[in-house]
Amino acid sequence: MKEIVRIADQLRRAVEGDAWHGPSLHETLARVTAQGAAARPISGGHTPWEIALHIGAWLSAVRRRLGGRPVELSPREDWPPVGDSSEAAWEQARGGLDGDYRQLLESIRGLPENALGNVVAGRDYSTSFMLDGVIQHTLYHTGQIAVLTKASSDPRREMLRHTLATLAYRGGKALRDAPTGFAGFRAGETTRTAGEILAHVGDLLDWALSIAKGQETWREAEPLPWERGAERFFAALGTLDARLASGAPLQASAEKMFQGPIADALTHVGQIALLRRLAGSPVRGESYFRADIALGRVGPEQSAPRREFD
Ligand code: NI
Repeated sequence: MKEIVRIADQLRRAVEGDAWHGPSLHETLARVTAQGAAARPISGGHTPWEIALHIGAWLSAVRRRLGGRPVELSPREDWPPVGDSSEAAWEQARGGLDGDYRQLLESIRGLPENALGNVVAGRDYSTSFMLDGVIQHTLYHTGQIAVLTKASSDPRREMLRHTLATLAYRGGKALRDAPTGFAGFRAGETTRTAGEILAHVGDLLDWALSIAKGQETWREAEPLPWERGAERFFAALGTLDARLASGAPLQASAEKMFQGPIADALTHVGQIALLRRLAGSPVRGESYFRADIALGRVGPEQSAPRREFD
């Protein structure tokens, strides 16, 4: 096999597969969502997204060097910043990386065999050394992406986030369209008002966040007017969910987070629903199994019920 062909084959195996060592770059990236790509499980370390852009930057730089230009990358070109972290942007980033790879592969295939011994423009090493190097570099960083992705995608954590989305959906239903004065409504002389229960739910979510951060604190906030209490509820859910999605280490087990604050909050949302019925403004029953509850949807905007009943 000609050396050029062998090098091109090595690059293709590293990026597209089959690679001797396991998942290629493409296979590794295909398993990473935008959220996973943007997660930073090691504080101060790079995200999978940043690493993917970095791999592409070097595939491109090497191609331009093959063209005879002494290319140097500025720090910003070496590690391009990630802007928008939507799924669409992630798809675009992977497309760009694939384009850099295909252009380099084409350039390598177009090289004459005797070009491999040439000294690279602006460098003191040969073209074959540089091409081996860029393949090694791609694989080195592909392995990092695989490990980082494993560290940040924890099914237990995703299950916990689904419980937050469930709490947002059920809570949204119990809080919406409450009658005037409902915040002061109570079932009996010695029980909490609806507004006090809602404030307590907010406290539970703040507590959960403090546990997640490893700085457990419990604070009791004053009840707010109903609408503002609802805003606090969704804001706290949003902050907690973002923390769980960030890949930052969770300082307590997902199970304990659920059995304490989250299960408490779900129970209290049930009490608010009961008070709504007692106050003559019942929340309609629904098949929550069929409800459209989605990971990350923890704000006041929730989807319409699919099957309600009275
Ligand atoms: Ni690198």
